[in-house]
Amino acid sequence: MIRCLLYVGVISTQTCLHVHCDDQIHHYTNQFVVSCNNESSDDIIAEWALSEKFRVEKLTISDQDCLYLVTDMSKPNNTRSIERDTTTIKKLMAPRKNGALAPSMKIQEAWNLGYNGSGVTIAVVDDGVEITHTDLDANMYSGYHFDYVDYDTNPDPADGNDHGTMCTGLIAAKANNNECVVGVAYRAQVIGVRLLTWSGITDLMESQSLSHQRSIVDIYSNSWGPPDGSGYSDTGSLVKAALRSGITSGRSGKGSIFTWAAGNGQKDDNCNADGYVNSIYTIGVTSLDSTSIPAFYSEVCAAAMATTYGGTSTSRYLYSTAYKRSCANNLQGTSFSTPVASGIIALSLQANPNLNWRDVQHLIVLTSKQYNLTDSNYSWQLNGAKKYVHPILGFGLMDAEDMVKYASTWKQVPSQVSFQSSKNSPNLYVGASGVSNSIAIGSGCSIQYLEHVQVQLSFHAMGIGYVELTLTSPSGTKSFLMTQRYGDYYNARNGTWTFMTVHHWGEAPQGTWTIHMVVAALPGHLYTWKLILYGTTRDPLPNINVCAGNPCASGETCTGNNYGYECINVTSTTTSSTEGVTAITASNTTSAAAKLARGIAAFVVFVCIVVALVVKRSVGKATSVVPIA
Ligand SMILES: *[C@@H]1O[C@H](CO)[C@@H](O)[C@H](O)[C@H]1NC(C)=O
Ligand SMILES: *[C@@H]1O[C@H](CO)[C@@H](O)[C@H](O)[C@H]1NC(C)=O
Ligand SMILES: *[C@@H]1O[C@H](CO)[C@@H](O)[C@H](O)[C@H]1NC(C)=O
Ligand SMILES: [Ca+2]
Ligand SMILES: [Ca+2]
Ligand SMILES: [Ca+2]
Ligand SMILES: [Ca+2]
Repeated sequence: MIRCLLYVGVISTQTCLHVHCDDQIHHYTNQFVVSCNNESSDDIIAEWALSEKFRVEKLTISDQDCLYLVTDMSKPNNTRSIERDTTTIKKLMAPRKNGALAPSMKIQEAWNLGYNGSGVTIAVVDDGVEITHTDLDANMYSGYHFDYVDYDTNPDPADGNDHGTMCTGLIAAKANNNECVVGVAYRAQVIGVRLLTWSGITDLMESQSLSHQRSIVDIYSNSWGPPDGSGYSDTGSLVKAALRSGITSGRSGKGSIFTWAAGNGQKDDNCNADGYVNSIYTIGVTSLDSTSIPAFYSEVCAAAMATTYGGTSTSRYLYSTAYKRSCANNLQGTSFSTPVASGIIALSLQANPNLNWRDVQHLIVLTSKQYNLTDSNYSWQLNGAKKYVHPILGFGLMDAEDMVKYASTWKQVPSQVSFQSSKNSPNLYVGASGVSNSIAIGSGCSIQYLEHVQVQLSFHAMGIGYVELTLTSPSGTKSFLMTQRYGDYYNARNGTWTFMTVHHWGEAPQGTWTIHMVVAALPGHLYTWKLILYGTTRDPLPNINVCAGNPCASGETCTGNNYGYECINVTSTTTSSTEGVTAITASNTTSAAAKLARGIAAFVVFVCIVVALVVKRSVGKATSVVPIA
C-alpha cells in the first residue's frame, strides 16, 4: 500500500508505507540503511547524496546485501528513538511525493523550532471540506463550520467535490498517522466554509464566508476567483466591505489574513484583472514548478507577494487528502500553492500572535527568496529597497524558517499612511507603439517607505486583451500592471480600473512615476490616471539592518535597506546582492516583456485536473467564479 507522503520542500516526519523494509535496517536517530538493489529508491538516494543535510555512504556487506548508510547531519548522533527511525526509513523507501524539493521552503526547519500551527485558526473557504476525513478530523474546529450553500453547519461537499478537502490537507493534515500527507501547520484548527457550488453564488454569500466567525478566524484561505482570461472581474461591494472590515476588526483589530490564489490563466491572463488578488488586503500567491521555474499556469502578477510550490503535471504534482477519506496524487494549481502559504503564515502567527495584517505582508517581503529561480519570459529586478522582485514570483519562494524566526521578535510596523496624487488627464490616443505619461510626487507626500501602489486609470480599448500597462517608479522599478491577454476581445468603452502592485515595496515614492500604455491591435485611449500610494512615514523595520553582519567580501561596500542589500566593489562596477545574483537592468526586463507580448505561439493548454466548477453569481454583475485547481 503506497500512500501520499512527505511535504513540499521538506523531509517529512509523516509516512505510511513499506513496513517490510524494517527488518533490513539498523537504526539510530540520525542513521539508517537502505538497500541498493531497488531502483525505486535510487532517485531519492541520489537527491539525498547531493544535499547537505544527508551523508550517503555505500556499505558492502555481501554481494546480496549492498546497502546505503544514510546519516542525517542535522540530528545528533546515536540517540535512539525507534519510532522516529522507522518513520524516517519508511519515508525514504517511499516514492518521491511532496518531499525534498529544492530550493526548500524550510518547513521542516520551522517545525524543528517547535512550530506546528497550534492555536491558529484557518477558515478554508472553498467547495466544502470533508471534516470527517481521518487525516483531518482531529484538526477540524467542531462547532464552527458552515455551509453557505445549503445554509447548515455541515460543510461536507454533498456534491462530491473535493477541491476544498485537498486544500485543507495541505494546511492541516495530521502528522505521523500514516495517512496521506502532513499539513504545513499540522496542529492548526481548520474551519470548513462551503461557498462554491454549481448552482451559483452571490456577493452576499461570498462576504458572509469572508467574515465567517471573524472573531476566531486568523486566516481565510481562498483558492478561488474569477474565471481566467476574460474580463476584468471586480469583487462585489459586499466583498469589498468584508475585506475592509476584516482588516480593521478581525483578530481583535490586528486584521484578518486573507490568502488568495493568484490564478492559473497562464499567458492568457494577468492577475491584476482579478479584483480579489488585486486588493491590498489579500496576499496573492503564485506557483513554482519543482524545476525552479514559474509553474506553466502561473500568471504575470504585480499584485502577488510570493510563490510556493503548487504542483505541475510537467514535473511533479502535489499530494493531499481527498474526498471519501482518500488521498489525491494529482494536484496542480495556485489553488494548492495558496494553502501552503496559509500554513506558513499560520506557523508565523503561532510564533507571534501580535502580528497585524501588514506585519504579515512585510514579513513575506523580507523573507521570501530569489534563489536561482528562472523564467524565460521575465527577469528579476532589484527594486529601490534592494529587494529582488519578479513579475510572476513576487519576492520569491516563501521561507517558513525565516518567517517564524523574524516573527518571533517582530515589532508592529508603524501605522499605514496613504497619499493620492492629483489626477492627470492626458486624453491620449494609444496604438501599438504606446504612449507614456508621468506624475511627479513631491515632498507633499509624507510616505518614505512604500507598501502597496495603486494606479487608478480610465481608458478605452476596443479589444481589452490587447492592453499592456507598465508603471515605472522613481527608483526605476517596472511593474507589469497589465500584459496582453490573448483571448479577451471585449470592447471596453469607458473602462475604469484600479491596478495594484507590491513591487515598489520599501522604495521612497518622491520623484517621477511614469505609466506606459500600449494597445497592440485595435485603437485605444488613455483618458485619466492617478496614483494611490500606501506606506509609512517612518522606517517600518528600524531593528533590521541587513548590512550588520558584514555580508560583503572585503573590499566591497554593503549598501542596504530593510529588505535587502547590495555589495558594491569599489574598484569595479560589479555588484552582488543578498540573493547572490548581479542586478538585472530595467532595460533587459523591458525587452523580455516585449518578447512575451509577441510570443503568442508557445503556450500550453492548461488542463484543469481537479475540478472545473463554473458557477454564476446570481447577484451583481454577471461574472462567474471557479475554484482554481
Ligand atoms: C523497492 O521499493 C519500492 C518502493 O519503495 C517497493 O514497492 C518495493 O517492494 C521494493 N522492492 C524491494 C525488493 O525491496
Ligand atoms: C505543537 O506546538 C505546541 C506549542 O508549541 C506544543 O505544545 C505541542 O506539543 C505541539 N504539538 C505537536 C503534536 O507537536
Ligand atoms: C573588485 O574588482 C576588481 C576588478 O574587477 C577585482 O580585481 C577585485 O578582485 C575585486 N575585489 C573584490 C573584493 O571583489
Ligand atoms: Ca451542508
Ligand atoms: Ca497524515
Ligand atoms: Ca486569473
Ligand atoms: Ca492582494
